[in-house]
Amino acid sequence: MRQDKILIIGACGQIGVELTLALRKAYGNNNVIAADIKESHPLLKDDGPYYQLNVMDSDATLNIVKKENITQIYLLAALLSATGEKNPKLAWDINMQSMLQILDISLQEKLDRVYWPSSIAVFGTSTPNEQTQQKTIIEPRTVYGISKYAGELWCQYYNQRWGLDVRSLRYPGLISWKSAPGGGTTDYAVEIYHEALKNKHYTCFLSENTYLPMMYMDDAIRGTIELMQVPTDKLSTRMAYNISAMSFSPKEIAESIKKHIPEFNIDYNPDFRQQIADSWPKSIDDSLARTDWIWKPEFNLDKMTENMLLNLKSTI
Ligand code: AKB
Repeated sequence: MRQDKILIIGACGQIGVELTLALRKAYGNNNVIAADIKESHPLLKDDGPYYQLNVMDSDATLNIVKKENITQIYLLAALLSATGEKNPKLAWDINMQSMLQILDISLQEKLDRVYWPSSIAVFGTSTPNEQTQQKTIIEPRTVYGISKYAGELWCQYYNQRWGLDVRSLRYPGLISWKSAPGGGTTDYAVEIYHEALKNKHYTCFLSENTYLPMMYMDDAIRGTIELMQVPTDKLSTRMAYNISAMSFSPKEIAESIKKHIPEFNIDYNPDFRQQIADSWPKSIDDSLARTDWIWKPEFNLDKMTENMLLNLKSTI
């Protein structure tokens, strides 16, 4: 077995920061190379190797892979659902081109494993929206969702045709305190905690009873690493796995926050993101992940709220 050397592209993003920190803990700081278009991130500064990299620059990426003897890539750079709807062609170009370039580099350099995230955005209004199954009607309504579904098919294609070991998860909305989300429809569920602590008030861009699948970042990071470490023969799909932890509405997260900050109040002013949220499932059936690689979340809404508020308070 050769030494694992991991490259994380998009390391300064919401998932990237925490994944980099967790992988460095597991594999050693010098074996996890962080890269992002940003100059740096305060939590990654002086913590291990870092490259400023534009994911669209395939030559620069290849140089890093060769120079650092990379064996695994996690590609996290992407435009999310709300940003994507503002500039659909750009979202398509960035999301697809970067992915295909990474898959090609991974094949060419004979990498052991690749991780690429998918999303609940692959599902659309025609999908049954309660306990949405792994295999179901898939007609995404956003360009982000289209790029994620196309990407899943590419992952499967590279695996079936050339044997590339590429793995993927359909993330629900992710809630984190160390790093901020950017440009997603589920971002309200992070903003609300910041505003509750700062102003005791939040105006939500989704309506009060909009249920969406959500997950605390600790669970998402653990699930991602578990999927990447599981032996190949345990995986029964090369499309992305459904994973789930909880499902709640803006009204319910506000109630959970009020248990700690009784003065907190919320009002609602839905914008264009409401339509995106309405096209997504309310809850997800993740039984395939639970069976294949024994996935199990640890955080529910109240446990997450307690943890978020405690940690955010220490940063203010
Ligand atoms: C978004 O809201 O676009 C993302 C996602 C669910 O993939 N958080």
